[in-house]
Amino acid sequence: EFAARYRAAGYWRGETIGGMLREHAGRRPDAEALVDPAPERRSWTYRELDERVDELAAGFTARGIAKGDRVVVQLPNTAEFVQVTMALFRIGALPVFALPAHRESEIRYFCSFTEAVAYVTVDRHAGFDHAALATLVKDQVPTLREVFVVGEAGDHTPLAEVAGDPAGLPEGPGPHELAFLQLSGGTTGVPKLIPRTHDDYLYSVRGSDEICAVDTSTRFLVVLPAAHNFPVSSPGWLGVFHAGGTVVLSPGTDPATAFPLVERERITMTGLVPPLAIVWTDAVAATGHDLSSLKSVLVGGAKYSEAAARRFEPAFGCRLQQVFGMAEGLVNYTRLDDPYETIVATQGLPISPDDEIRIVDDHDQDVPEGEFGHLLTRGPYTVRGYWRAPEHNRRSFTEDGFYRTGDIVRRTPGGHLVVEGRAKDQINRGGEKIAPEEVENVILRHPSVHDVSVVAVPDEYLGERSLAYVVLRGDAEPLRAVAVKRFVREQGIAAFKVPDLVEFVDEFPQTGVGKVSKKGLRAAADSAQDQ
Ligand code: AMP
Ligand code: DBH
Repeated sequence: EFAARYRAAGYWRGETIGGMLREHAGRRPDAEALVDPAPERRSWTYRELDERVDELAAGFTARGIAKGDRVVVQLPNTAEFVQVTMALFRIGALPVFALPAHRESEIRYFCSFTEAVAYVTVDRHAGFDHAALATLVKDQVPTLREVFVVGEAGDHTPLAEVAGDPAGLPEGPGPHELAFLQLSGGTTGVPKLIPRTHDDYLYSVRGSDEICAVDTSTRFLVVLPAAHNFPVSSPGWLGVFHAGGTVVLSPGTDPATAFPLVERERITMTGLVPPLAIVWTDAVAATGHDLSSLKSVLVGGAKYSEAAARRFEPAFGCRLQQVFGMAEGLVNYTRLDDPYETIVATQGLPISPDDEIRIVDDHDQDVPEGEFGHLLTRGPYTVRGYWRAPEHNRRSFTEDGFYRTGDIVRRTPGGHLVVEGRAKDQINRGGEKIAPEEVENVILRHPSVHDVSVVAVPDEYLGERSLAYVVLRGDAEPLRAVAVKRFVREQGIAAFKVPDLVEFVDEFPQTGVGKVSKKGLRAAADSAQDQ
């Protein structure tokens, strides 16, 4: 019923991501599509990119990767990331978007939970041996038949050797079929996976292009990890390909890496999380680099404080667009022509007139207009459930299909949303989401730990940091905070999930039902910060 409506409204147009690239290759073959500046500049026109994607798609097919198969992709911001992902889209295999920061615990989980047939990674990145990790995971996950490695592959298959004859490519996916599994920041012990279709995702991308004025002249710098939903699609590298512009991949996020690239590549647009936007704003005054090609910068992923937002445009002399989005779907943007006060003080309006927004109290009753409450949403590019998670879906979606975002928002008279807080048990560490339960489970493996509760504490720079309250066993030797952090790191999880702070306590505040009161702990953490 909804699908018919979304098709009739022209939102779902029967396009696929692979087909979209092919179309540009036909229409604008010589336009520059992709630039990978490091270690030396390489670039691809639309025709060249399309050819490499076909060749890779055929190579994957020859190695038995087929439509519907899951493939865990963990690559830094390099051309290979874009090429591999597009090749998988083309054959209808589903990329599972891991982040470079993920370690054994996350990668093993993604591979085993999705029954992945392949894992694509890089030999080494940021001092970490991913090829060795791949060996470990391959031994543990029986479905994992293939590991493709960019660089020194060791026992694995070098990605550079993956090529086949595109003439033999099987028919690709239909537009209504799944395109990939995106990661949710999550609130539970293990991350949830988000199934997105070609049709629904391309609608959000097309809508984003219109709102952000992306066109053939756009030169977009991908600064954040390219697999994150924000730089993929808001409007991100897919949005730029959809409009026929140029994507430039930044190997780093710091001004020392990015500013020279902005100057040299005449970058017109980029997307940043708030802490980075703050660092960049501070660095502009002193930079010798010419950033005048920038027309707009998107900032989102976590709340951008109004004070920080006010400093943006005077420093950069270009437009700020706030974006409040989620990999589950709904994306809100401030509009380029919004009044300045709206741009600095709100997190924007939904992409689609058919994005349904409800703001409700604890009993799912709509709150009076203008008051804050829980944000529920349903619409043409918001999922109706996580992948293979029926239990969790009963909690995260209403019976009529609204997604419970876990965000506390209010709506201004103009219809813009302002994010006021969060009801879900999650830490938003400068745009990187941490599920406390996942970290708590890791800390509980320590033999000296009796109980633990991980909470968010306010942080001027990151917005939030993580604090682990640890209760030791009665008979345990005293532990130091650094030992807890080291233990967590040694368990093989992403570094951003290692608690920033560790405090040892005798007991947690208890609620009526005798469970740990996270609310009470957060209040205690807030007042601890105030002292
Ligand atoms: P995820 O579901 O992991 O994709 O994370 C999406 C979540 O990030 C949202 O539900 C919000 O909690 C948070 N978020 C994203 N953008 C913003 C923003 N501009 N302001 C405040 N929170 C944001
Ligand atoms: O935080 C997010 O997940 C996010 C932020 C901005 C997102 O998914 C998006 C835009 O599409």
